[in-house]
Amino acid sequence: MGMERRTVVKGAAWSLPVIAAAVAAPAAAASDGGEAACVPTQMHLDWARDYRRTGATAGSAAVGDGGTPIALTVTQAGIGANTRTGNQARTENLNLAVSSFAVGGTASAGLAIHQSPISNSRKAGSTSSAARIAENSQTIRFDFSEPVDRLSFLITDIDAAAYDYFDRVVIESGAAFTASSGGGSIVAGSGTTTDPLRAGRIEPVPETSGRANATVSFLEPVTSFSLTYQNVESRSNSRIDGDQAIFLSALSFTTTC
Ligand SMILES: [Ca+2]
Ligand SMILES: [Ca+2]
Repeated sequence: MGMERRTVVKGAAWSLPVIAAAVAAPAAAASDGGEAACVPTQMHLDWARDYRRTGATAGSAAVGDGGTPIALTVTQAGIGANTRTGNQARTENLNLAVSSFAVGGTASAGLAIHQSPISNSRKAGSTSSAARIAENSQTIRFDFSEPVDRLSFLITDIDAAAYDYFDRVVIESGAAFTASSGGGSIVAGSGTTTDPLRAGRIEPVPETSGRANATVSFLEPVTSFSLTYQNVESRSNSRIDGDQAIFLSALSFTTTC
């Protein structure tokens, strides 16, 4: 309950400055001789509406009104030696595809990161060496065409299933951010290299559920960030396809001046 209350307060703190800026800007424009003032515009990147996948390792999006849309490129920046995109049976590959369902208890589709081990004998556990864990991971890079402010989104479906997968996510960026779970979420961690976002217990959570969500909020303008998606379930079972997935919710941000 404590976490839930804190999340609600944090959400309010985020929304208030946007309103304040929008109200203050016209007054500033009027007082400085009528020069056009830049008012940050609230943007909403909806994956189903704004994004096109070009393949299992890349896609791009554009959002904004005619004049100066903000572009986002999504690229696989690296993949471990024991990891492939899609599932182990090679019958489905949703990597960097838009989900066909609303993710994480939200009303919108998400961007899927979908991968699996090449060899079950080379899977990594949570206490494996960093090198072995890197073999069982994929890094996705997100690059905006210009800095955006107040970037916030959810990473959903950070869960774990025995003998199958154990999701962990590391966020890296030159810009400061916070990442934390909300009330009722099984997710632990803060998204850093030493404290990745991860399933707080072994429990497969439905992809449409909000119970395996983390909220990522950038604290300053950001041009690029990356997500490294790891599997730290070392066990396997020949009857189980050891694939794993997480999803990014719609992105919320403002333009910068
Ligand atoms: Ca998952
Ligand atoms: Ca699986």
